Amino acid sequence: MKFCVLTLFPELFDPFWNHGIIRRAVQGQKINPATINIRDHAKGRHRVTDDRPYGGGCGMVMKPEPLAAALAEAKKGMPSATTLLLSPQGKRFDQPLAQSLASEEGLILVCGRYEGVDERFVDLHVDGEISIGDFVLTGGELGAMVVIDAVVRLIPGVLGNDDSAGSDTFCDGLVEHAHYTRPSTVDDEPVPDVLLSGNHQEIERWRRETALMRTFMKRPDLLAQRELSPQERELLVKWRRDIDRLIG
Ligand code: 9D3
Repeated sequence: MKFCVLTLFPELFDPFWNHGIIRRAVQGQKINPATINIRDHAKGRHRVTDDRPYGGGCGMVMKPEPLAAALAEAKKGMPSATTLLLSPQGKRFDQPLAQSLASEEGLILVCGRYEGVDERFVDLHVDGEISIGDFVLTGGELGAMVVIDAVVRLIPGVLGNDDSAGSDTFCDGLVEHAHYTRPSTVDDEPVPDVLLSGNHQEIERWRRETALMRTFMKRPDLLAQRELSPQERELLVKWRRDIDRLIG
Protein backbone atom coordinates (compact mmCIF):
# COMPACT_ATOMS: atom_id res chain seq x y z
CA MET A 1 0.00 0.00 0.00
CA LYS A 2 1.27 3.45 -0.90
CA PHE A 3 1.26 6.32 1.60
CA CYS A 4 2.07 9.89 0.69
CA VAL A 5 2.08 12.62 3.34
CA LEU A 6 1.78 16.29 2.39
CA THR A 7 3.30 18.38 5.14
CA LEU A 8 5.30 21.52 5.94
CA PHE A 9 7.48 19.36 8.24
CA PRO A 10 8.53 16.26 6.27
CA GLU A 11 11.50 15.64 8.64
CA LEU A 12 9.02 14.68 11.37
CA PHE A 13 8.28 11.52 9.36
CA ASP A 14 11.89 10.31 8.99
CA PRO A 15 12.01 8.63 12.42
CA PHE A 16 8.44 7.45 11.99
CA TRP A 17 9.17 5.50 8.79
CA ASN A 18 12.44 4.22 10.23
CA HIS A 19 11.50 2.34 13.39
CA GLY A 20 9.82 -0.85 14.48
CA ILE A 21 6.99 -2.49 12.62
CA ILE A 22 6.61 0.42 10.19
CA ARG A 23 10.26 0.13 9.16
CA ARG A 24 9.86 -3.65 8.73
CA ALA A 25 6.78 -3.08 6.56
CA VAL A 26 8.77 -0.66 4.38
CA GLN A 27 11.70 -3.07 4.07
CA GLY A 28 9.35 -5.96 3.27
CA GLN A 29 7.67 -3.77 0.63
CA LYS A 30 4.27 -4.10 2.27
CA ILE A 31 4.11 -0.32 2.27
CA ASN A 32 5.68 2.34 0.11
CA PRO A 33 6.08 5.64 2.00
CA ALA A 34 6.61 9.14 0.63
CA THR A 35 6.50 12.64 2.01
CA ILE A 36 6.06 15.82 0.01
CA ASN A 37 7.07 19.19 1.41
CA ILE A 38 4.20 21.56 0.65
CA ARG A 39 6.65 24.46 0.67
CA ASP A 40 8.44 22.94 -2.35
CA HIS A 41 5.25 23.66 -4.31
CA ALA A 42 4.82 27.27 -3.18
CA LYS A 43 5.60 30.03 -5.68
CA GLY A 44 7.79 33.10 -5.40
CA ARG A 45 11.11 33.81 -3.79
CA HIS A 46 9.69 33.39 -0.29
CA ARG A 47 7.65 30.24 -1.01
CA VAL A 48 4.78 31.44 1.14
CA THR A 49 2.31 28.71 2.16
CA ASP A 50 -0.04 30.70 4.40
CA ASP A 51 -1.94 33.99 4.33
CA ARG A 52 -4.33 36.07 6.43
CA PRO A 53 -7.96 35.00 6.63
CA TYR A 54 -10.55 36.82 4.52
CA GLY A 55 -12.99 38.45 6.91
CA GLY A 56 -10.29 39.05 9.49
CA GLY A 57 -9.51 37.28 12.71
CA CYS A 58 -6.43 35.82 14.26
CA GLY A 59 -4.17 33.14 12.86
CA MET A 60 -3.21 32.22 9.33
CA VAL A 61 -4.80 30.00 6.68
CA MET A 62 -2.96 27.58 4.39
CA LYS A 63 -3.05 28.82 0.81
CA PRO A 64 -4.83 26.50 -1.63
CA GLU A 65 -2.39 26.64 -4.58
CA PRO A 66 0.69 25.09 -2.89
CA LEU A 67 -1.55 22.36 -1.46
CA ALA A 68 -3.12 21.65 -4.87
CA ALA A 69 0.30 21.56 -6.56
CA ALA A 70 1.71 19.23 -3.90
CA LEU A 71 -1.34 17.00 -4.25
CA ALA A 72 -0.98 16.87 -8.06
CA GLU A 73 2.63 15.75 -7.54
CA ALA A 74 1.51 13.03 -5.12
CA LYS A 75 -1.16 11.78 -7.52
CA LYS A 76 1.36 11.27 -10.33
CA GLY A 77 2.62 8.20 -8.51
CA MET A 78 -0.77 7.07 -7.16
CA PRO A 79 -3.65 8.24 -9.38
CA SER A 80 -6.29 6.12 -7.62
CA ALA A 81 -5.34 7.09 -4.07
CA THR A 82 -7.85 8.45 -1.55
CA THR A 83 -7.02 11.94 -0.27
CA LEU A 84 -7.61 12.50 3.45
CA LEU A 85 -7.22 15.74 5.38
CA LEU A 86 -6.27 15.53 9.04
CA SER A 87 -8.37 18.15 10.76
CA PRO A 88 -10.13 18.84 14.07
CA GLN A 89 -13.44 18.89 12.14
CA GLY A 90 -12.95 15.38 10.74
CA LYS A 91 -14.69 12.11 11.48
CA ARG A 92 -13.33 10.56 14.66
CA PHE A 93 -10.73 7.95 13.77
CA ASP A 94 -11.46 4.48 15.18
CA GLN A 95 -10.66 0.82 14.55
CA PRO A 96 -13.48 0.26 12.00
CA LEU A 97 -12.23 3.27 10.00
CA ALA A 98 -8.68 1.88 10.19
CA GLN A 99 -10.01 -1.46 8.88
CA SER A 100 -11.72 0.15 5.95
CA LEU A 101 -8.67 2.28 5.03
CA ALA A 102 -6.46 -0.83 5.15
CA SER A 103 -8.05 -2.11 1.94
CA GLU A 104 -7.23 1.05 -0.06
CA GLU A 105 -4.52 0.93 -2.71
CA GLY A 106 -3.04 4.23 -1.65
CA LEU A 107 -3.64 7.03 0.84
CA ILE A 108 -2.61 10.65 0.52
CA LEU A 109 -2.64 12.33 3.94
CA VAL A 110 -2.73 16.12 4.00
CA CYS A 111 -1.46 17.72 7.21
CA GLY A 112 -2.71 21.18 8.03
CA ARG A 113 -0.88 23.74 10.16
CA TYR A 114 -1.98 27.20 11.37
CA GLU A 115 -5.71 27.77 11.89
CA GLY A 116 -6.72 25.64 8.94
CA VAL A 117 -6.80 25.07 5.20
CA ASP A 118 -8.58 27.20 2.57
CA GLU A 119 -12.01 25.58 2.24
CA ARG A 120 -11.85 25.47 -1.57
CA PHE A 121 -8.93 23.05 -1.41
CA VAL A 122 -11.04 20.81 0.84
CA ASP A 123 -14.10 21.06 -1.43
CA LEU A 124 -12.16 20.44 -4.65
CA HIS A 125 -9.62 17.81 -3.62
CA VAL A 126 -10.31 16.11 -0.29
CA ASP A 127 -12.22 12.81 -0.15
CA GLY A 128 -12.53 12.71 3.63
CA GLU A 129 -11.55 14.54 6.82
CA ILE A 130 -10.25 12.67 9.87
CA SER A 131 -9.77 13.81 13.48
CA ILE A 132 -7.91 11.63 15.98
CA GLY A 133 -9.86 12.89 18.99
CA ASP A 134 -11.38 15.82 20.77
CA PHE A 135 -8.26 17.69 21.78
CA VAL A 136 -6.28 20.43 20.06
CA LEU A 137 -3.00 19.65 18.28
CA THR A 138 -0.68 22.14 16.57
CA GLY A 139 -1.00 20.41 13.21
CA GLY A 140 -2.05 17.28 11.36
CA GLU A 141 1.29 15.45 11.39
CA LEU A 142 0.75 13.44 14.57
CA GLY A 143 -2.74 12.64 13.32
CA ALA A 144 -1.33 11.31 10.06
CA MET A 145 1.15 9.14 11.96
CA VAL A 146 -1.63 7.76 14.16
CA VAL A 147 -3.73 6.88 11.11
CA ILE A 148 -0.81 5.32 9.22
CA ASP A 149 0.34 3.34 12.26
CA ALA A 150 -3.13 1.87 12.87
CA VAL A 151 -3.63 1.05 9.17
CA VAL A 152 -0.20 -0.45 8.47
CA ARG A 153 -0.50 -3.11 11.17
CA LEU A 154 -3.75 -4.31 9.52
CA ILE A 155 -2.11 -4.94 6.16
CA PRO A 156 -1.73 -8.72 5.60
CA GLY A 157 1.80 -9.93 6.31
CA VAL A 158 2.87 -6.89 8.33
CA LEU A 159 2.44 -8.50 11.76
CA GLY A 160 3.78 -11.94 12.60
CA ASN A 161 1.37 -14.80 13.25
CA ASP A 162 1.66 -14.74 17.05
CA ASP A 163 1.04 -10.99 17.04
CA SER A 164 -2.03 -11.08 14.88
CA ALA A 165 -4.29 -8.09 14.35
CA GLY A 166 -7.31 -10.35 14.83
CA SER A 167 -7.12 -10.64 18.63
CA ASP A 168 -6.94 -6.88 19.23
CA THR A 169 -8.35 -4.75 21.95
CA PHE A 170 -11.63 -3.42 20.60
CA CYS A 171 -11.76 -6.10 17.94
CA ASP A 172 -14.39 -7.92 20.01
CA GLY A 173 -15.36 -4.78 21.91
CA LEU A 174 -13.63 -5.68 25.20
CA VAL A 175 -10.32 -4.57 26.66
CA GLU A 176 -7.75 -7.33 26.91
CA HIS A 177 -7.03 -9.66 29.80
CA ALA A 178 -3.94 -8.83 31.90
CA HIS A 179 -0.51 -9.93 30.66
CA TYR A 180 2.31 -11.41 32.72
CA THR A 181 5.84 -12.55 32.02
CA ARG A 182 8.83 -13.67 34.10
CA PRO A 183 9.75 -13.37 36.91
CA SER A 184 6.88 -15.22 38.58
CA THR A 185 6.97 -12.89 41.64
CA VAL A 186 7.53 -9.10 41.63
CA ASP A 187 7.53 -7.17 44.95
CA ASP A 188 5.59 -10.07 46.54
CA GLU A 189 3.02 -9.96 43.72
CA PRO A 190 2.65 -13.42 42.19
CA VAL A 191 1.38 -14.27 38.73
CA PRO A 192 -2.21 -15.63 38.91
CA ASP A 193 -1.99 -19.39 39.63
CA VAL A 194 -4.17 -20.38 36.71
CA LEU A 195 -1.59 -19.06 34.22
CA LEU A 196 1.01 -21.47 35.62
CA SER A 197 -1.41 -24.43 35.69
CA GLY A 198 -0.86 -25.55 32.12
CA ASN A 199 -4.64 -26.01 31.79
CA HIS A 200 -5.29 -24.16 28.55
CA GLN A 201 -9.05 -24.42 28.76
CA GLU A 202 -9.00 -22.88 32.26
CA ILE A 203 -6.55 -20.20 31.08
CA GLU A 204 -8.83 -19.29 28.15
CA ARG A 205 -11.84 -19.11 30.50
CA TRP A 206 -9.91 -16.90 32.97
CA ARG A 207 -8.87 -14.57 30.15
CA ARG A 208 -12.44 -14.21 28.86
CA GLU A 209 -13.87 -13.62 32.33
CA THR A 210 -11.22 -11.11 33.43
CA ALA A 211 -11.47 -9.28 30.10
CA LEU A 212 -15.17 -8.76 30.81
CA MET A 213 -14.48 -7.63 34.42
CA ARG A 214 -11.68 -5.28 33.30
CA THR A 215 -13.92 -3.77 30.63
CA PHE A 216 -16.62 -3.18 33.24
CA MET A 217 -14.07 -1.48 35.54
CA LYS A 218 -11.99 0.47 33.01
CA ARG A 219 -14.24 1.07 29.99
CA PRO A 220 -17.92 0.72 30.92
CA ASP A 221 -18.69 2.79 27.79
CA LEU A 222 -17.53 -0.15 25.64
CA LEU A 223 -19.96 -2.54 27.35
CA ALA A 224 -22.85 -0.14 26.92
CA GLN A 225 -22.29 -0.11 23.14
CA ARG A 226 -21.98 -3.84 22.74
CA GLU A 227 -24.29 -6.87 22.65
CA LEU A 228 -23.57 -9.34 25.45
CA SER A 229 -23.19 -13.00 24.63
CA PRO A 230 -25.32 -15.40 26.74
CA GLN A 231 -22.19 -16.49 28.69
CA GLU A 232 -21.22 -12.86 29.37
CA ARG A 233 -24.74 -12.04 30.52
CA GLU A 234 -24.60 -15.07 32.84
CA LEU A 235 -21.29 -13.91 34.32
CA LEU A 236 -22.56 -10.39 34.95
CA VAL A 237 -25.70 -11.80 36.59
CA LYS A 238 -23.50 -14.00 38.82
CA TRP A 239 -21.39 -10.98 39.82
CA ARG A 240 -24.54 -9.02 40.55
CA ARG A 241 -25.73 -11.83 42.86
CA ASP A 242 -22.28 -11.89 44.55
CA ILE A 243 -22.40 -8.13 45.10
CA ASP A 244 -25.99 -8.30 46.38
CA ARG A 245 -24.96 -10.99 48.85
CA LEU A 246 -21.95 -8.91 49.93
CA ILE A 247 -23.98 -5.77 50.69
CA GLY A 248 -26.90 -7.74 52.17
C1 9D3 B 1 -9.32 27.64 17.78
C2 9D3 B 1 -9.99 26.80 16.77
N1 9D3 B 1 -9.21 25.59 16.49
C3 9D3 B 1 -10.13 24.50 16.07
C4 9D3 B 1 -10.34 23.50 17.14
C5 9D3 B 1 -8.27 25.88 15.43
C6 9D3 B 1 -7.33 24.76 15.14
C7 9D3 B 1 -6.68 24.08 16.14
C8 9D3 B 1 -5.76 23.10 15.84
C9 9D3 B 1 -7.06 24.44 13.82
C10 9D3 B 1 -6.14 23.46 13.53
C11 9D3 B 1 -5.49 22.79 14.53
C12 9D3 B 1 -4.49 21.76 14.20
N2 9D3 B 1 -5.01 20.42 14.40
C13 9D3 B 1 -4.97 19.52 13.45
O1 9D3 B 1 -4.48 19.79 12.38
C14 9D3 B 1 -5.51 18.20 13.69
C15 9D3 B 1 -6.16 17.64 14.83
C16 9D3 B 1 -6.46 18.16 16.12
O2 9D3 B 1 -6.16 19.31 16.48
N3 9D3 B 1 -7.10 17.34 17.00
C17 9D3 B 1 -7.45 16.07 16.70
N4 9D3 B 1 -7.19 15.53 15.52
C18 9D3 B 1 -6.54 16.32 14.60
S1 9D3 B 1 -6.14 15.83 13.08
C19 9D3 B 1 -5.46 17.27 12.67
